Amino acid sequence: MTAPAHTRSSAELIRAEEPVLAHNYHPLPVVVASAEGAWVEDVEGRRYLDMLAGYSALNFGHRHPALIEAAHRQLDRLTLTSRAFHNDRLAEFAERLAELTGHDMVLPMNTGAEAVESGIKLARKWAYDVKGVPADRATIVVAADNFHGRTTTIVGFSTDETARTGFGPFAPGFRIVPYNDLAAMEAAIDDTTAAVLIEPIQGEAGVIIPDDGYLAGVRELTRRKGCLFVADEIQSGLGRTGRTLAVEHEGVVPDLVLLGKALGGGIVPVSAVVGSREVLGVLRPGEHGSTFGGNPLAAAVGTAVVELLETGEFQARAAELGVILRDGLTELVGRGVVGFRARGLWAGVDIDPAIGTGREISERLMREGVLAKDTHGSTIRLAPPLTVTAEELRSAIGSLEKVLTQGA
Ligand code: IF1
Repeated sequence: MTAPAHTRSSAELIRAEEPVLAHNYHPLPVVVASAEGAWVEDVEGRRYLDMLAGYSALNFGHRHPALIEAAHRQLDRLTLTSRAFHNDRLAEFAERLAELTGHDMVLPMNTGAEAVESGIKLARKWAYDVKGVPADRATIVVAADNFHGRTTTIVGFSTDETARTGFGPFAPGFRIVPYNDLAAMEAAIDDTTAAVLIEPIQGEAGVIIPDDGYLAGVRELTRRKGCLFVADEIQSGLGRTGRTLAVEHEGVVPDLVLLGKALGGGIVPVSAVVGSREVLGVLRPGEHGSTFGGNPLAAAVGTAVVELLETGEFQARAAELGVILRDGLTELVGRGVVGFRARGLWAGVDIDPAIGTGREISERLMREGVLAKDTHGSTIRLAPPLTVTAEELRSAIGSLEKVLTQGA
């Protein structure tokens, strides 16, 4: 795999972005030009092991052959019709995604934030049409330290000042309670409550795994109080934690599940709300939509993704290789790692701040040929493609050990 001929070096491309590209990111100084599986290659041909995997959008690795083939095949037939007409790919995508996740219906969208916004609209409309909440009075309970996307509605209920400052005014109707606290959640639910919206594991917060029983508690509480349980599985879902959905670790079935990222195979944005007929059935023609939602290219790639997950192979790999990840990180506790949380092939690793910030560790890892990303402070997130080999995983952990113990 050779990088395409470039007229400018990585350094020149980074400099070229500065005057013309909005500065809403502070990327690591690496310019990726090609990729395959768990490996990316920069403009100069340097290779890096990708331990971020597009924040879990690349669960099947870069350019998985089955997904690329599905995309090429569809590109040569039909890419977009809008939902003003049917297309010949959408029925199978909806059928197989509903079957895979154990739900009745699918609302296809594009980005994760759109799936979250759609989930909010569905929960509110269900509250008005089914639960009988007075018009415009619906409330939704969310968790502190949440991350559900970047729209103004969503950042309006964020507790991250960086994400929300300067973007108000914000939509009302959201109540924020501490994560992993059932008593606080119960106290926040009343007759106006349409839903509880939480991540089964909080990704951006640093892969925060709730106590065993929390998700089952949310399920029991929302059922008893007559409101919906909406699980944001956009980052935790589709094999990442060793199960198709992270809620399966507690045998819980939410009313709505929000999916995105890996659903598009790392090729096109594909997201969806899956859930019960009682909830998704509240939508009537003209009440919601999207230019690209459910387009035939997205449906073809999404169906190929579902097909990969139907085998159970990727879920099993994440569970089995997750043992190597957990054992490897355990060896580093007290040697630069002060603590970590891990489930499947997903870990939040708290680094001793005396050794460096998450950003500094990420830069040192980059110099060792490993790409990872800090979340906050001195925590880094590890989320390789689920196609990573045991040898590649051990090598990445070895690189982390090196930068922690030798300050490389
Ligand atoms: C960025 C974070 C991760 C998500 C959950 C919804 C969305 C996301 C649980 C929205 C998206 C992305 C956004 C991206 C980086 C990444 C991220 F660092 F921002 F917070 F993964 F943790 N629910 N997360 O994680 O999906 O609209 O982006 O498709 O904003 O830089 P989206």
